[in-house]
Amino acid sequence: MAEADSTTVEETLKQQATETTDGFHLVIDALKLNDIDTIFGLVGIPITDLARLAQAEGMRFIGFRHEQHAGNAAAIAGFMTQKPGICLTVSAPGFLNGLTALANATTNCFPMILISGSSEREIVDLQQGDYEEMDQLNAAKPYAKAAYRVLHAEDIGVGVARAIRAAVSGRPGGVYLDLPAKLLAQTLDAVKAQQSLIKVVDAAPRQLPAPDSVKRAIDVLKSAKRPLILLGKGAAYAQADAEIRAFVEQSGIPYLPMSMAKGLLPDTHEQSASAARSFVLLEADVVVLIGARLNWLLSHGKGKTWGAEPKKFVQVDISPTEIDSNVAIAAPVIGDIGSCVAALRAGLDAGFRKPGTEWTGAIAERKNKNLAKMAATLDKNPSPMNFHSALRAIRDVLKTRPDINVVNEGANTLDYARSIIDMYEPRKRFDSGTWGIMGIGMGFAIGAAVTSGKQVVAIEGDSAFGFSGMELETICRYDLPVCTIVFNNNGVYRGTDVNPTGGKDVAPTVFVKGARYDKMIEAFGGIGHNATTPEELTKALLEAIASGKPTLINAVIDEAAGTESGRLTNLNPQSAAMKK
Ligand code: ADP
Ligand code: TPW
Repeated sequence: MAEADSTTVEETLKQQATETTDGFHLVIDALKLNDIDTIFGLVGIPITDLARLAQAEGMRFIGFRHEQHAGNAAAIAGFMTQKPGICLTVSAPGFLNGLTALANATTNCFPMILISGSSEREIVDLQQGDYEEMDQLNAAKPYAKAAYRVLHAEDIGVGVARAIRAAVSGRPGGVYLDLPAKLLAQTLDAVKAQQSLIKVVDAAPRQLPAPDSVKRAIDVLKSAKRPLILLGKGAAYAQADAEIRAFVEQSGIPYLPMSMAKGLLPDTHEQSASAARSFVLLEADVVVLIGARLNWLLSHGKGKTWGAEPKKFVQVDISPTEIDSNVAIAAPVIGDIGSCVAALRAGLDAGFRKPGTEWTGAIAERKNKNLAKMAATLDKNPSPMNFHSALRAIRDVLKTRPDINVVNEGANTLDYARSIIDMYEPRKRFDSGTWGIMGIGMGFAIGAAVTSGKQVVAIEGDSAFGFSGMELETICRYDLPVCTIVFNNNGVYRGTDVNPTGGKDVAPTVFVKGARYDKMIEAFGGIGHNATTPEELTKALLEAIASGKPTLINAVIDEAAGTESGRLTNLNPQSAAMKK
């Protein structure tokens, strides 16, 4: 106090005026000002001090073993929270490792910001061979929703604000922010610096649909005899859960969730048509797409899957250019999903009739038939375990814990888990998404565990797991409640291929037989289990969840179970010669 007392006001003002800050501090200040509290990344020149400072300033820095997984963690955090997840990398190779995740985020409409340190423009542009030299900004542009570079420390506030807005407004996506090393070291007056920061107001403004577009959509709905609602991950992202549920229930229209929209309404909901998926896609006459694109995952809205009769589509989306991307859309409703669905619900007036029992009854009949068939398959107990018996065990445990986050990748492992594991709560299922990408497993698991603070169960094909397996160390280092279950069938898809030449090399799809993935996590202090029966799997999973510790269960699956490429066998461009 004595010291403060002896300081005159003038001296304090003078001191403040001469105080300086630098680019490092400003980046952290700008992120914190915008309520960003976590950075996923991997350190090195020039961003090690940025990571240190973030931690010193009270942010969480989660360090990874490879940037792709840090990027995936950031992307899934963005999907879960509607705040852009942040991934921090070094230049050139670190940036490129992160770029896969950025591109995947953009493809899936997840908001994230990849921040990379970079070499100096002067050297890069003259290609003079700097340390980790690369024109990162231009490399990022085709794969990002937006890309920015900041050259002056006083523009850091603007750069971060623009990156946040670009990531979350309209259709969300990945944004690249390029921070040259020199920028981070630039100093500037502390007061001016603080004044240069921007707290973003209303980063993702609501976008109300035009009333005439709503009316058009309602008219189409009124004309429907066999309507269907298709919920996509955009609907899950929008966090309009109550509104969507009310619309579904009030309209009485059966619905299908895309994989990451599962749980938006509980999969056990009586209007869910999941168990009659092929039937409803074929038979529906009007389809209401809510935050779902008619891409390959929906057979582009045409062909055998959809039947000969042309459908009428209502499409609710924030992106006007999505409309008519594959087939004609009779009634586009452009806006944010919360506002659009609320408007549609309000439009369900006296003139609207719930679908008749002819339609709902036919669906119920199909569902019951298919569910009975599936139950019989699931009840079998083959030895060795197959995908179905292992998933039955997992399903029964997860049924008791609807709060658990599920990560899922692989081919057969993905296809079967998606249909067998019911979800009960929104934004709890994270998977290979729009690209069908392998390698999201541990990154998504870490992102989900860090963001929610809750248990994650990652159901992984053995090949899929391999892409991010080293992040087990990250999971153990941060003591995250992640239980990874590796469906180990000795190879990509299956483990039974043979080298037709009889040579020493194994076939392209085959791995080391009988590998013990559970031993990998033990190397880092985690808990490993080997499960050869559904009973062992149940016991191991219950223990893992009860402990909340990093765990890996090596689930031994029949190497002859499953099919090549899971359900996508038809997409393999096999040559006539190979088919022989
Ligand atoms: P899925 O793979 O589950 O079918 P997609 O990723 O193909 O889902 O589609 C998501 C769609 O949701 C995208 O077209 C995107 O523009 C849209 N979307 C994302 N967020 C919102 C939102 N808040 N409001 C409206 N549409 C949204
Ligand atoms: C980045 C191609 C699709 S599915 C898959 C690969 C390699 C693995 C399937 O084997 P797995 O699953 O995981 O053992 P299962 O359940 O059938 O036993 N590289 C990337 N993404 C993709 N999609 C591939 C390759 C692929």
